[in-house]
Amino acid sequence: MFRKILVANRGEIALRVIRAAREMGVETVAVHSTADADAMHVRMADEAICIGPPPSPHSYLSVPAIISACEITGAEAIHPGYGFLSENANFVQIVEDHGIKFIGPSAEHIRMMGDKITAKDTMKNLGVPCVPGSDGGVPDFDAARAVAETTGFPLIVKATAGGGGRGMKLARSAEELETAFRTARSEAKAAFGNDEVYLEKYLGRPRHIEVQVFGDGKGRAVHLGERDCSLQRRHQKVFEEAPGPAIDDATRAEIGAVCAKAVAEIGYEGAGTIEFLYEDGEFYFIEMNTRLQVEHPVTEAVFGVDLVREQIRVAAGEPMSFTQDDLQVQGHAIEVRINAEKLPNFAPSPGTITQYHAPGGLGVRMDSALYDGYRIPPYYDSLIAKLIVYGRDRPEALARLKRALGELIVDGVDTTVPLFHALLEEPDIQSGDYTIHWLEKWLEEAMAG
Ligand code: MV4
Repeated sequence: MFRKILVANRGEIALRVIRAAREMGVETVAVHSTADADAMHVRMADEAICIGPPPSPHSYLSVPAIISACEITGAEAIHPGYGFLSENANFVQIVEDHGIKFIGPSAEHIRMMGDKITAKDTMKNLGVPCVPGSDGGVPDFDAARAVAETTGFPLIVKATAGGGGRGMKLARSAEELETAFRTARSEAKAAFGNDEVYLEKYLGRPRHIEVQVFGDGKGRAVHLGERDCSLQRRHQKVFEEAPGPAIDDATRAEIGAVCAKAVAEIGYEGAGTIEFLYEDGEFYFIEMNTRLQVEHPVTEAVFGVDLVREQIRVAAGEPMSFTQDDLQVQGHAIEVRINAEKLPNFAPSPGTITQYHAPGGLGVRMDSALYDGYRIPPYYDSLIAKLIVYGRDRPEALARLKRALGELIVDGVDTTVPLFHALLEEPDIQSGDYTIHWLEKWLEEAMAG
């Protein structure tokens, strides 16, 4: 096992990694910008080192600063958390070239899944069901027209370098195809320096279902069921749950087995998420994320595992602590993302926390780096806490969420907490009857109404 690891992140995810490492007897090094000198991850780690000024490109995204911090402190491995450098293949390459272990997949796997055409082609060849559309990249408008002949409309044009909702254009009819195609290409060129695009049949009312996978990097892999993350606003998840309200045990076992086999076959290491659109009982692969995700705690709750511990174990060359047969979904978990944002426009609301009280009790987990008097800097993501509740079934989890939200006190800044109180009153949320468009439509109606 590693003696010491460096956590190349901040906020709640840095604490999450420090906690797992401490339970394993692994020492931790926190890195921080000058804006984060008083941050909780700096206090909680065994050591801390300043890596630069507040803007992320000069600190949390600075490869030389992070490599130097490793060399100065003698850290043997880097956990990237999510965001920042977590899916940067070039960073992983440099880390490994310095004899430091990256806690996560290989540069090759990150690169493969970062290019959405290569990711889809790979998954298709591994037997994962994909959205019908073009076979790879579409070089020109004539080729796009030919794809439309067989696939039909509506179609969506996606950038291979995009993902997470960036670089997509909808074409409802043949008339809209040329504009969608050319706009997608030029926007992709400007945003990513890569104008390669592909076409997919547009699914009108799917759910976003993502399967958690985990590999040992030596050809063994498991799945840990799915999360339903359909409740999103502008491609930002707001509310996530496991298991998915629309997924039964047989469906989970079937799609899970396909995903586990696929990642085993490529020798994938660590945690990964295979994203699907799910409509009319069918799964359609869209993307794979090669990192630990924000919403991983709902999976941990229903499977009773510590995913970060497993990441550190396999990175150190140890076997996973479970096999597929050990993994059974039990109960129900829901996560809500509490952001320092002002409703109704979700405008960032940085500032000083004048009073903080975290909820507790049975089935309640609060992942947050907040404390009384903490000053939320304006430079970073607005996520300030994740409230995760667990119940024996979905109604129990919902009741517990309402109870826990009622206990929570975050004063001094605006937060998204009122949104969750309102959501919990909605019959569709209570019954689990929602698609990827539900939240935006509901917010629109709430604004109008
Ligand atoms: C789609 C789609 C409909 N049909 N692809 C948006 C984010 C990126 N991961 C994929 N996205 C979508 N791809 C096809 N073929 C609709 C979306 C989409 C979406 C997906 C998941 C969650 C929320 C969404 C909101 C708008 C559009």
